[in-house]
Amino acid sequence: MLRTRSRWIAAPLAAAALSLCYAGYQAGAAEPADSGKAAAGASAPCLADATTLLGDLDGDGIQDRISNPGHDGTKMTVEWGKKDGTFGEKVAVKDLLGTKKGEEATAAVADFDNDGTLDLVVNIVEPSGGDDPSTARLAEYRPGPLNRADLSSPDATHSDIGDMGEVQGLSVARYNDDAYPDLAVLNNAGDGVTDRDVRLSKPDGGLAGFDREQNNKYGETGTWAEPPAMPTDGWASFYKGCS
Ligand SMILES: [Ca+2]
Ligand SMILES: [Ca+2]
Repeated sequence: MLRTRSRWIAAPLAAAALSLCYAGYQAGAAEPADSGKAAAGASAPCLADATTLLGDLDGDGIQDRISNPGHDGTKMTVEWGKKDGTFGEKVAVKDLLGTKKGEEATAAVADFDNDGTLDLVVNIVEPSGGDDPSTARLAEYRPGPLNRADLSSPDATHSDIGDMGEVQGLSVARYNDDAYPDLAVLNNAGDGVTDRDVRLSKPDGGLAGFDREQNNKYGETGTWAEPPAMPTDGWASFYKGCS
């Protein structure tokens, strides 16, 4: 009995020791060879301030600066990071996405599948201007890394966030207590109704579709005049301040 037990104890200990060695090896391997912060994959996303995230969006190993004034994804900009630690000019996400005249673009950035790479959710819609909302021309979940020319991803999938109304805002949220960022969607549902819908992330990647139970739990209904509040602490719940 004793022998059997000690074997069962010894095995996890050995495994733990091995993973410690491996972690040490990885840490050593990640030491920058030629440049400081710009080493490939060296820096996890961090918050420069409440509406500014530093993280690698295009997968070149250099942190980019993503600004999200108002937290609602309607005025998001990107400044691509350079090797020397500076940033390029500020570009509007709506322009990178190819938004046409009359259309509204909304975006949310986070590592939704928690694989260390920032991902993007986008919605483009031309608002109807009337009681009946139009639906999205394009609504996608785009796992990073993203193409810096147009923020495309080879693994993009359709998202149903724009299927049931006009998306007016997207915010990162933490609705359940897992490590995967969730999404709040401010949605013009028509006839004077504005909803805050929710989409939870799936542990195996991507965002789940509309789920009535989760929506009843975390969502809210309001009016055009008094829309539901959107979360503003999504990034802060997942990312620490940059030191
Ligand atoms: Ca980058
Ligand atoms: Ca990711």
